[in-house]
Amino acid sequence: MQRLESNPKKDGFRMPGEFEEHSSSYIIWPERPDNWRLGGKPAQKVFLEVIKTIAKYEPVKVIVSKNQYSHLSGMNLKNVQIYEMSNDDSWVRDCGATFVVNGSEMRAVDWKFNAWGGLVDGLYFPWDSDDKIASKMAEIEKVDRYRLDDFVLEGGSIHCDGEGTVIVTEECLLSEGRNPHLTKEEIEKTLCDYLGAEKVLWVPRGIYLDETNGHVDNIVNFVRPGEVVLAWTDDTTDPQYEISKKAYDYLSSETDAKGRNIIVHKLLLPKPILITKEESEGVDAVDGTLPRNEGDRLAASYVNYYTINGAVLLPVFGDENDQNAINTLANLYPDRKIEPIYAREILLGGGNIHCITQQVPKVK
Ligand code: KQY
Repeated sequence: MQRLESNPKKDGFRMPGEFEEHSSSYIIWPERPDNWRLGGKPAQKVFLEVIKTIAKYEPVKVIVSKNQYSHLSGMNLKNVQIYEMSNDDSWVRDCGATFVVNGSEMRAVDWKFNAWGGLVDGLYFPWDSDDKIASKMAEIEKVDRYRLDDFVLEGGSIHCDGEGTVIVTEECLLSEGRNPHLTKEEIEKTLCDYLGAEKVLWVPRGIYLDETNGHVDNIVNFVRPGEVVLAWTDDTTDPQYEISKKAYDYLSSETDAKGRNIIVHKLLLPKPILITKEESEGVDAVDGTLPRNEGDRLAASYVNYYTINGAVLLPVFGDENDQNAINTLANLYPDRKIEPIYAREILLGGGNIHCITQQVPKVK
């Protein structure tokens, strides 16, 4: 397929909202022992549950290394296609393609990926296999691709409403390890050009101690255009309180690209979740990979849910606020089934269900 030199906006393409119809979803199978404990075995069980749950609603495409290919293909999963592909880890939201559409055609945006901050504060080294995933996804989908060699971005650092509005965090998009050569205005323009958008909303920070430099997908998500959920705590002594309060004040005072006031729904966070000794000891300590220390607080949030055709996959943690998250989302998504998945093992790897999935929009 072709590499395009123009940009999606010029060509009349836009990134749809995740809540718009999908043709399929991608996932990368986890195995790296310096990120996933016990060689990824506990995480694989949860990834499998995510795969099987999505596959009830839409086709799933699973990317897997040659080491794990036979293990996964031997499972003979229904509505699942398997693709052997080199990879560095399993965060397809971040290293995978962002798909854009016009009325009748789809294309891929292939951002430069540097493992969340490259040599400044990246989470592992090297990341060259991950940086090639988006172009391989474009080949699988048989679509042309816009490649940005000079602009670092992960899919988890943007949320689009499909109607001209993008939400990001300043903490992430202005971080030293991404695009320090660009001004905020230049970053905005690149986002609008490559997502087919008109307006960028800049929430100050993401979830407390989020190792991605505060990806937006852990703190805010679009339910539909003009309406978002925001991760929230009422505990004023928690450092998260000030972060969520600033985001709330900012979003409630802003309008989107269509001039609508934004409705902000608060979604209570689980109580702080810490890494146990056993969990820490299960991860191989490797120079160049972020360590997992006993007692470290994880960036747990229900907002890291994934919206698919007919359902919402919601990470839950065995916390007293799980049921509140289920009820809140059931009210906000009356036409979708809420599918709670106990996702502590994904959280231990540094993200959650949204971070390990990537939608392919349906082209009408
Ligand atoms: O999008 C994410 N939350 C990915 C985090 C990467 C973690 C690598 N250890």
